[in-house]
Amino acid sequence: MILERGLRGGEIAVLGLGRSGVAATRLLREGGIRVYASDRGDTPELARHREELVAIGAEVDLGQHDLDRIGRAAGCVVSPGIPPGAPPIASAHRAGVPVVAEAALGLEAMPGVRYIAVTGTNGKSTTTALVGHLLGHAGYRAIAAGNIGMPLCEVAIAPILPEWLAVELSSFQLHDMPVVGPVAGILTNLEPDHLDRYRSLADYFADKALLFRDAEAGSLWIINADNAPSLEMTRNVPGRRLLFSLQGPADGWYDRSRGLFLGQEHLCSRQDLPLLGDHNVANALAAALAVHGVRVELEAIAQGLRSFQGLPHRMEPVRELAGVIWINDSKATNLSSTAVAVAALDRPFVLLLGGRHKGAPYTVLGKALAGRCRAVIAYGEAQPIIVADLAGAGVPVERCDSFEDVMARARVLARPGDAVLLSPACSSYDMFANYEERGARFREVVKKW
Ligand code: UMA
Ligand code: ADP
Repeated sequence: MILERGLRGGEIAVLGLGRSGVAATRLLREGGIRVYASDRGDTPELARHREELVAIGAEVDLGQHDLDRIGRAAGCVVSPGIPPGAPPIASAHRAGVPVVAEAALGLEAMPGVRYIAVTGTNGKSTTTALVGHLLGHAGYRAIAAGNIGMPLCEVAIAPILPEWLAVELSSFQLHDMPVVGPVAGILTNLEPDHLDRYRSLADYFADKALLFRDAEAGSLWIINADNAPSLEMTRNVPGRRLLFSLQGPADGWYDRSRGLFLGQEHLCSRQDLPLLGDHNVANALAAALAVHGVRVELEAIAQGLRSFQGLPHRMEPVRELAGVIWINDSKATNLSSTAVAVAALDRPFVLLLGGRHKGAPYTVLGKALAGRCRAVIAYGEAQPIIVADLAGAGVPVERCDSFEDVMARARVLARPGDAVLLSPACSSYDMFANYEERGARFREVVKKW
């Protein structure tokens, strides 16, 4: 509906000029639509984006949003990183300008492309990548896009459209999606997160629930049977609900001795799935159920699972050095993801915990660490909170300041047979540009030793 408004001659305001905003502006300009794009930042990288977008006919402001102009726009496309209460979004709402997520614009521009949507607190990217991989393995032209990194508008302007999309949708994106119509939708799990952006857990879950806003009798939903909030949220959602479980028989389930099953049918053995941790079995079951639901054969799914390489920064073994395995799980940016990473280890470990605090207490890790974790090294803005929350948990907690000190101290503390796990339970923005940079620094330091 934003495209239509633009094509009728109205100016579209694009907010934020990261990957989403740049892709949205390019898509709109390809349709000859007038665009006013703005970003409150003004960095050399943004200046490069401005140059590229001005060259294709967009008007671009850096360092400010012209609120009056946004209020006069025919529609507004927002980047997910801009909070809903931010002045430019508030200005659009006040003036009655429709506001949509970049992902919504991208999907609007590809009406014929079928998609499987994935949301949830943790495991979204891995599950999305698995869905894309399994569809590709089954012979379809498939792309994994959305919050996983490739904006949907970027897919929409490529010369050849895919037959299928695996679309990762964050709660930030779902917040501004007027239509959500996947052929199948996966909810991986619901846990506390993003309490630095949402007023309450209920508000965060309410955005996740928007995955089901257009559910109908023909919909297909893949839901985590081991996660009470997911079951509760989807109890009365129209459509067919398939459940996956690590605890007992379900539509997709795991038998520790025999492997992964879809219903009565054996899918593959645990060894066939080259990913660490039970949480990745859950991700594989969810992806398998979704693609099986759109008629991919069991044998093709099993083969696809065998050849899936995990994503970087998720339980990524970097190097074994003096008997110590160094694991990069930089993408673990909340407590529940760190908890599953810790649970996946079968050896003593030093845990690197810290970064920008996201609001939930670290006390929940206490039990899983006691008796198993050699030491926690706390760093970043969250350091004092981590130290206070884990006092009395029965695990030594040390403080370090620079990331290099964190790494050097971990090297001293770890003994042969241990792991060092970077699974920070925090966002990276206090010390790094993003979680990728944090993980890359970890890798770089370990590799040069
Ligand atoms: N900005 C303004 N005005 C404001 C606030 C911010 O102009 O009031 C600007 C910033 O200066 C910045 C731009 O907005 O230049 C950033 O937009 P963005 O953060 O949305 O960045 P993108 O590069 O567009 O990346 C987004 C997603 N980022 C977020 O949701 C925070 C990426 O997910 C996603 O991969 C990408 O779109 C493509 O779809 C990242 C993420 O961390 C990986 N997601 C969160 C998560 O997984 O937990 C939800
Ligand atoms: P997301 O895109 O939701 O952040 P990822 O697949 O990128 O999910 O994984 C992020 C982190 O979450 C991983 O580093 C891992 O520690 C953890 N994780 C992955 N899958 C799951 C899951 N199914 N349940 C809980 N935690 C998970």
